[in-house]
Amino acid sequence: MKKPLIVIATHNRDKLREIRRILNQGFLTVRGLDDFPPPYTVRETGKTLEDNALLKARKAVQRTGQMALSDDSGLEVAALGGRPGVYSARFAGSGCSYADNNRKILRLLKGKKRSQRRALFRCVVALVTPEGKERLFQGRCPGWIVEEVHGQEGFGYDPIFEPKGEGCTFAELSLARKNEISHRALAFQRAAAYLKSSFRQSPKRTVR
Ligand code: ITT
Repeated sequence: MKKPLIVIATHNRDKLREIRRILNQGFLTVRGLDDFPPPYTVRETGKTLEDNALLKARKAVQRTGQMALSDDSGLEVAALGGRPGVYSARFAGSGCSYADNNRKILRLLKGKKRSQRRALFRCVVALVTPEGKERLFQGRCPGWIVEEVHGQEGFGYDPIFEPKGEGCTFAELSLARKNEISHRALAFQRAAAYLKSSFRQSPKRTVR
């Protein structure tokens, strides 16, 4: 039987690469937005990760006519009152680079002890179907902000975030290891398990 098709609603290639690996379970055909030109942008106007994940997935369904999964992720630093959170992509200003964001966090935490450097990566995945069904899944990864950048792998805040239990930053881990423990991996694994059980129970391959 033909595999159900799902669109991953992101223009961030780094994220798409991780998500493809996480969803590589054989029961789905996974496409990115680049497979459905022309490109478009979604203004992430939501005040929460949940709002933005839903905005992105709904728009992808409108544009492609296919079932879509999107995620919105953010780094919540305890000593910064949970910032940058939903504003993680542009923390150092519009058009800023990953390195600019990392420098800003390190500057704001300068001189703080390990116990004051606690942080949490949170990811919310939204599943939206052309029939209008919507589901949310969450993944969390606790850890610390280290004192200087370490490692070359990954993207975004990976060189300054040390996940609990690893003793090194996300950027020092292989993608395979990051995909076993990351906030995004946990959220997408939950979404994948849900899709798998829905498809198993539905001969028409729709979700509940
Ligand atoms: P899309 O909206 O197109 O999916 P985005 O880059 O805006 O891409 P998010 O809003 O989900 O993605 O994430 C906001 C930022 O948080 C992202 O640009 C990174 O700087 C950071 N981030 C998210 N996940 C991360 C991860 O696994 N490791 C390091 N940084 C991450």
